[in-house]
Amino acid sequence: IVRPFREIPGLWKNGVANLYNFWKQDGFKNLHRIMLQNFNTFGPIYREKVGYYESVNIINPEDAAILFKAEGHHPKRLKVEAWTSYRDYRNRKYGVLLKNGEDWRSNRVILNKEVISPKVLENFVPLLDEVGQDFVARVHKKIERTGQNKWTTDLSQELFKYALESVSSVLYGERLGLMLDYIDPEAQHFIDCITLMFKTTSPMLYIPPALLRRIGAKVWRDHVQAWDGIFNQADRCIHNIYRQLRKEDGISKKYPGVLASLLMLDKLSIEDIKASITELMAGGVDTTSITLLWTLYELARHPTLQEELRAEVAAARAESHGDMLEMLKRIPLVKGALKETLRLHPVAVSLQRYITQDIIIQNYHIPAGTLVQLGLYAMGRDPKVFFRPEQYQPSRWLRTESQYFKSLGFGFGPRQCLGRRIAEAEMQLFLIHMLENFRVEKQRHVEVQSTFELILLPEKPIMLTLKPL
Ligand code: HEM
Ligand code: 2DC
Repeated sequence: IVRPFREIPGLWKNGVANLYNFWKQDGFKNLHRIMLQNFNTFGPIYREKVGYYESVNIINPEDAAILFKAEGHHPKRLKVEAWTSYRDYRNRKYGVLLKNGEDWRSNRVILNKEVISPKVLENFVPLLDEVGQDFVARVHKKIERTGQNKWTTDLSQELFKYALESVSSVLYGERLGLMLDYIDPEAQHFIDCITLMFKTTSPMLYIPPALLRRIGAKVWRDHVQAWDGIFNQADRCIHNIYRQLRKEDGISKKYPGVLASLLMLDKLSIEDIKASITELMAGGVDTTSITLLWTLYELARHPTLQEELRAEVAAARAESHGDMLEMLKRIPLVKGALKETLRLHPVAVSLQRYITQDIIIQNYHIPAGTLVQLGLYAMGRDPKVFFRPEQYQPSRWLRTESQYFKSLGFGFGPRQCLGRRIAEAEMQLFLIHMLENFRVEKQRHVEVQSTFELILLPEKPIMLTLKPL
């Protein structure tokens, strides 16, 4: 009684017509809402074709479990052709983000040890803690300058700098100096290039970049410029460390950063290292900063919850006697808040895999090779999955209620987010320092929605007021 693939509901017969409708609904910016709507129309599974992009979409945690069991040993996500086309066009190597198969696995295994294994946390935390302290000092200064004992602002640019400073300090073992008054214009340019790179990627999910390139389309040209800016800045940082490493031969006891560790380990080619370090540097800016912005926004909307978190942080501080690694083990509610933020405001609208074996989901047969997408944004807001999904409730992650395949903001399995440990530590330390220093408030009655620019972003500036405690 298993039903065949062709009976899965949805619009998958005419990709061009669907692309036209998608475009009419301003789909390039509304992908998350369109997915939600499709689940409402078709139920928990639907098949779709927009432009040349074809997929089966699912929403339930139990179905996600089936999907990830069929991901194989070399899990493969949707190929973002804009990104691979740029690399091919400029003759640059793919890093771990874009590699596949055995090449991906062998690189990933080595990177895992230096970037995501639990033992590296003790190296990262002191570096990230220092950046967090500097951020707070910077905000205090800004508040003083207003002369009003508070600072009302759109924090996104400040958070981009915090995130870039954080990820760079871990990758290079060195500070860029972005928490200072005068910042390197090259670093600001790098930040702007990442935003432009994401923004220009989304239309190219549906229209082949090769075609856009042939007709000299502006999106393609902008995209190339954005990646050029990203690679130039990363190349500068990488060369800097490489030169230093060749000069000094005495091995110091200080942790030298991910890049120097990889170079000394000598297990990956320099070109492979450069490619993945560039991806880590570029992947480490908008993702954590926007998640922190959403978290501050939610804490501003929930003052009582904000006080609860502050109390948890104060108790953790007292119990850990200045040991930050210990402190990070004592803040379950802060961790719950970050999960809750990613539930309601995920960076990635969906997770995807090309399945390597036939599976059955919702009683439909899905053949091996199909691109299956889990609608992460839709799942986070589904009342069948989360009790009262509209409510921001970090404590739901502390209860015993089943969390089976529900906390998927960083993806799952061997292909999950490589920056996850960095991101988590960086965000937890940020919240610790902010809660210890400031009260966050916002104007009432201002609801902010998301817009899709490859990652989900706030659709308008989020204005927050910071007051010293
Ligand atoms: C992949 C989310 C921060 C680097 C991913 C994926 C997701 C994700 C959903 C795809 C995982 C999958 O397919 O299962 C996030 C979120 C972040 C974050 C929510 C912060 C809140 C970062 C940071 C870095 C980073 C800080 C770099 C330091 C990467 C890389 C991949 C990846 C390199 C590709 C890994 C691979 O293909 O093997 N991220 N990310 N991410 N992320 Fe992140
Ligand atoms: C976007 O339909 C929507 O972590 C598409 O740090 C499917 C899709 C494929 C890959 C996803 C992408 C979505 C969102 C952004 C992700 C990306 C994989 C990695 C990337 C989730 C869901 C991200 C932001 C990386 C980016 C690193 C890069 C800048 C070097």
